[in-house]
Amino acid sequence: MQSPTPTMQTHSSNMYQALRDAFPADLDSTAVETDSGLFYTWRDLERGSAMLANFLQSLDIPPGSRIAVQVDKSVEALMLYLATLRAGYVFLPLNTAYQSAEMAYFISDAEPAVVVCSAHNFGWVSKLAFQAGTPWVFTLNDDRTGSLLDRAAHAPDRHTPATKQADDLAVIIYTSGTTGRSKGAMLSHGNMLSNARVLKDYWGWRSAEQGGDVLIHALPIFHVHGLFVAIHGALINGSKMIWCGKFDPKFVIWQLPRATVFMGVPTLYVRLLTEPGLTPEVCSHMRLFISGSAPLLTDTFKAWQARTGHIILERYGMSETVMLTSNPYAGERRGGTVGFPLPGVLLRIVNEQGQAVPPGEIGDIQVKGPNVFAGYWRMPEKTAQEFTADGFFRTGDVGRQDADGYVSIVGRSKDLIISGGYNVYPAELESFINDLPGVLESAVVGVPHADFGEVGVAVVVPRLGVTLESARILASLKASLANYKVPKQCFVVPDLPRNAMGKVQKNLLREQYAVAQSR
Ligand code: MLC
Ligand code: AMP
Repeated sequence: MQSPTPTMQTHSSNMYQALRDAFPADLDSTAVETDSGLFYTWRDLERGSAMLANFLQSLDIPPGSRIAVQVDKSVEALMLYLATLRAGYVFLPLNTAYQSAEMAYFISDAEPAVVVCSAHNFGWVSKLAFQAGTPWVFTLNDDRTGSLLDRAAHAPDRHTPATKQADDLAVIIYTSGTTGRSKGAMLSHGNMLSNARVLKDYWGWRSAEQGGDVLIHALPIFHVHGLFVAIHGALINGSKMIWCGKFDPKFVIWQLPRATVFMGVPTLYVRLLTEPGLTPEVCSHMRLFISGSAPLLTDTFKAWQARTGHIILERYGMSETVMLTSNPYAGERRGGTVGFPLPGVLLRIVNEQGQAVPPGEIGDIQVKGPNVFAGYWRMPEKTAQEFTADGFFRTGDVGRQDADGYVSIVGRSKDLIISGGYNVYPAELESFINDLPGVLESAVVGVPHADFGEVGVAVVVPRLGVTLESARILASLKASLANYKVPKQCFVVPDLPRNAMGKVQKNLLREQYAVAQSR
């Protein structure tokens, strides 16, 4: 009798494979429809990412190589993300607003094997990447020959996704540091996959057989919200996306009757509410509006319900953890809260001694779960500081959990401003301003803002006998840093308020300049 041939069971946790498994049977149906009138099928996503994956692999770069990408939003950029996952490399998305000093830091820190940039930035990006030792720099879809898409057009359109373990690194997302250097949060295939699967159920995504969902994708694709929560959410459900290159409230309202799901940072909801075309009728086909990345003001939450008849579902997450909590899909969506810890997420609120506090009391939010990252890229000490001895991650957010389980975020222990959903770290701006000629010291604080929720204000003290001009300080910041980081106002003052320990009292500055903003 012949013994059965042993078969190797190679279970893969490749995130691309999980998304691919959910593509609809009809690969020629539309997967993404863009605001410029282009239609991409599921087969386009499959073939385009296969060709790009084959091309990347033909470069003979080592496993685990980083592919750094700073390009405008496009479906081809999405294909490049999928290609990186399926080839088993590490995707490193970068905000298109980053300027040369910021890019130089990310490239020197991450040491990517490939940098992909926009055609209009190729000159300076390629120069600094080659100087840092990057072997390959491409534009994505420049008209001239030599772009990544042009090269990949000659690659085979079939590709077997690399076998990946759940804890294999898939993506590095840089988050600015509260002190100095930006940190690269390392997310694994398993982190993203566990979260995408939980959200699929939690938010009741409808498969094609259940009528199908259609997502309006209006966010940038270089952060967790647009790249993971939105794209993974749609793809792992085989749902079509209507894709806006740049958020335009009128376009979104025009598309609402054809869609079922919308995701936005609070600023998007604030801007949609200014449009007279936002009515219950245009929203009648919609199933779900989701908000996150920054606090949704109760006023916006209530105004949305009054104007559209829909209750926004607010959720909470971060780059290091993907999504952590969410208001329920079916139960009460409570304004001012971020809902319950998601299935599989352990969340606790602790006091300064690290002890859990009773329900309703305020403390630091700590989390643990399959979605929580492995650590910061090449920063073992920083990583160790951010985890407790029993493996909980210190989020830096301050909140409470009520007796019935709802979590509310009431503040942050990290010195961070969240402006229109982007994180701005005062420490980075202060260190830049302090290095300007004639500056003795500075403080940057966040103050309320009707559109962006919160914006930065710089308060600067000149050296003795020096006259400083606010406009020049702002112009210097604008010339060197991503535009959204630049404080909206700058005040030159003789000194900063300090407490008995000599520490700058930022709370006093916040109060003082909040008034200045509203004038
Ligand atoms: C743009 N500007 C901003 C800004 N965005 N200023 C402060 N904060 C912002 N977020 C400024 C620019 O500097 C510029 O100023 C002017 O506004 C116009 O720039 P723009 O690019 O044309 O702006 P606009 O298209 O209006 O962008 C606004 C926005 C965008 C809200 C659409 O900021 C955005 O897409 N935000 C979403 C960010 C996001 O996806 N976050 C998710 C992070 S993930 P000037 O002076 O130069 O003209 C995360 C985890 C989680 O947090 O839980 O999801
Ligand atoms: P990021 O580093 O860009 O991922 O930003 C993560 C931070 O955004 C979190 O630590 C929170 O401070 C904040 N955040 C995300 N979602 C919410 C929310 N719904 N309400 C309040 N803050 C939020």
